Amino acid sequence: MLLTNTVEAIAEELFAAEAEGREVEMFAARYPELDVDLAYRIQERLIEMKCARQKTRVRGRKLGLTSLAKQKMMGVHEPLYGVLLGDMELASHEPISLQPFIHAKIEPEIAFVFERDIKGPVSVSEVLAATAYVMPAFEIIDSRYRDFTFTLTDVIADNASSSRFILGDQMPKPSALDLRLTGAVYKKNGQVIATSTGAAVMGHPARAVAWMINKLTERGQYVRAGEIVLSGALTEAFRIEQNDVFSVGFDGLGSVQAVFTR
Ligand code: OOG
Ligand code: MG
Repeated sequence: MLLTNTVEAIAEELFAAEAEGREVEMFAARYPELDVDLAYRIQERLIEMKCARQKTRVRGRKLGLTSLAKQKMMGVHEPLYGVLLGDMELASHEPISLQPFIHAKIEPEIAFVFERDIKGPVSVSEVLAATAYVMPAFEIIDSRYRDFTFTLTDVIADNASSSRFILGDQMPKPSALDLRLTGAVYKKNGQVIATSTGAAVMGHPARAVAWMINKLTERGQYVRAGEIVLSGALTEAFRIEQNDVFSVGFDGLGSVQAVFTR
């Protein structure tokens, strides 16, 4: 009963923070019972609330903190996962208003789309065999916590800082590429701000996806045919200011652009 109250209270506070565009204080210090398992239960409850109240549905999954660049930046040294909902997807050709965000950042990622349901235990090659295609993507993350600072359990509860995602329009089969060697050039307003390769994500982006699917199995969950999975940022994330234009070009995987307004 007590834990159920904690799940409900934290999920409601995170839902309200996002809806009202305001920061909240981290929960880890306020709720000593908050461990990784409870944090994922809170995330699940938050997703139920969003599906019901925002009339949206699950579109896929995302991984976070799968590269050293991101782990160092955030001071959290373990990967995590969250849920992508239909209302988080933005079209790549439409300017994006900064109005709904608290303190958004943007990061380049490789997206996987699955051809069939995939359940754990899985290996990297099984993930690749079940992948219909891969796509270039941007993720806009927007932590609900003050100053974008959190512990592992806080960020899990906050659906891994998920906010929006944008997919590019190329969709090669993963067998056409060696994703470990896929280079990425990340630009802001025409200037290169970071470069990376697929191997930055746990040695191979599909290894991150396999890790998540195996974790999902422990919670009786899996990835469904047609779902999108973001494998985690290949570089650090950058704060978005008014009128910024970000682009990322991937070797053999195409590019994606995000244009912001005010
Ligand atoms: C947590 C989410 C991280 C990624 O791709 O590394 C993430 C955060 O940094 O706020 O989405
Ligand atoms: Mg991300």
